[in-house]
Amino acid sequence: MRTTFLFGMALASVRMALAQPDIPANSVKPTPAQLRYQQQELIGFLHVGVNTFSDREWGTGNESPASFNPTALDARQWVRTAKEAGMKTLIITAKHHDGFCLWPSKYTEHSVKNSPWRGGKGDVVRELSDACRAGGVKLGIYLSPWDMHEPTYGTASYNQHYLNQLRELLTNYGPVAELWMDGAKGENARNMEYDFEAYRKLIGELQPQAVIFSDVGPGVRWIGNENGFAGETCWSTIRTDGMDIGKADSKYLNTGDPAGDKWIPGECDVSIRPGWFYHAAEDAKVKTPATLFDIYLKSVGRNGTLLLNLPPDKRGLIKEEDVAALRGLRSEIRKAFGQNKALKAPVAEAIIDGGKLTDGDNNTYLAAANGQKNAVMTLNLGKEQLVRYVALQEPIRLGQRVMKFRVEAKQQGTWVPLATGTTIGYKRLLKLEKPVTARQVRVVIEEANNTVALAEFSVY
Ligand code: FUL
Repeated sequence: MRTTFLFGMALASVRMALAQPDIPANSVKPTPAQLRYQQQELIGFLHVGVNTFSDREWGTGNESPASFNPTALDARQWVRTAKEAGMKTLIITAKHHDGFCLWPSKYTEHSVKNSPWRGGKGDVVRELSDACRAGGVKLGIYLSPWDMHEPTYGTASYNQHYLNQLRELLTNYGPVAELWMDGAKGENARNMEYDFEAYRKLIGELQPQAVIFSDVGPGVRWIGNENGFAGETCWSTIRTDGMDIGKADSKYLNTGDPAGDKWIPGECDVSIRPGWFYHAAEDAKVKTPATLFDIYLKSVGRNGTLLLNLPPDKRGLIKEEDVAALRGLRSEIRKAFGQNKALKAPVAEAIIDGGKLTDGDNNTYLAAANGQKNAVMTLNLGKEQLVRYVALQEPIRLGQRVMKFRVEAKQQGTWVPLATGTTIGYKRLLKLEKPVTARQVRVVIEEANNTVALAEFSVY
């Protein structure tokens, strides 16, 4: 009697500890803007400009603005295409390295205002921001610090020029969700330092909710390659000591650092074609849905966001081939992850409040008892189910914790390993080498840097 009572008490207190809504957060964790950023998963990139017409990847700065003449530019088509693919933000090359501005900047003549497009009255950034607002997609801006056209480039006064253009873009087009800052530099600028501090400060003043992308953040970091692949181990934390834009170790950026003292999650950029700009010769080289899906698994499925480039063509439209490939990607994602067989599945251990783990809401979570850095969480799928993929999510608003885990399925009474991994982070997608049929699956968290907490455990 007494034993039962004590056991009951123990169970009750463990249950409370496991279900408690607020375990202490790690000291390194996302800001609300970074959290919103990571929840997007998919972002679109638009490279368009004079290179679209000269058929180059990098311009020279000597292109004539008269060459920019898209015959049917329609930013609503870009937004429609992106939205249909599940993208939440669209980032445009307002200015690429060649210096040609897609908006009528008052600080240069090298822009749409001297092009024949819309009789020189056009503004691509305006059209995109309007279309984004109407379509419920966020706007992002790529403003290349490298400017091959601008006469002050290479001298100290260029920083002021860059700040002036930044101010135009951040005050005239409504909210900007992301600023894309690339570190490329011209040979003629060896004696000039980009004043990144001042750039970041101005962005902070004018659009404090915007996340800043660069090799080293501070909002989001480059993942270290342009294939769209995050490391199999991928921490949202890094150290930035001794690194800066253009001066970062790409391998380090790829995996992040469990000892990182800054939350700067990884963004995986890749183009749907070999190049970033549109080239008719690459129409037959658009990535297939299967390749795009593999990239998705290696970016979104490894705690990254996928920034996928869709370059508008000479008409100013995303090409039919690209639109079809994106639809294919969407359908691959739907085929793989459309039906979560673990939704609302009870967790077998009586002490665990399983609803939080299988409720389809990544804001809620299930935690182990405070201080417990390993845990087993077992799902009962109700009947034998075919399992091809497993998805795990941590409640990253508390920081990133899991360092080592394995997933197992019960087969004829014994637990058989299906997959092993290191980090989970915002989302970890595991494609099983061999699909299995099972009624019970479990995740064994072997090591974590703080109390174990999982937001979602899904099975497909
Ligand atoms: C790079 C640039 O040099 C490429 O042209 C492209 O814009 C890519 C996304 O970033 O640094």
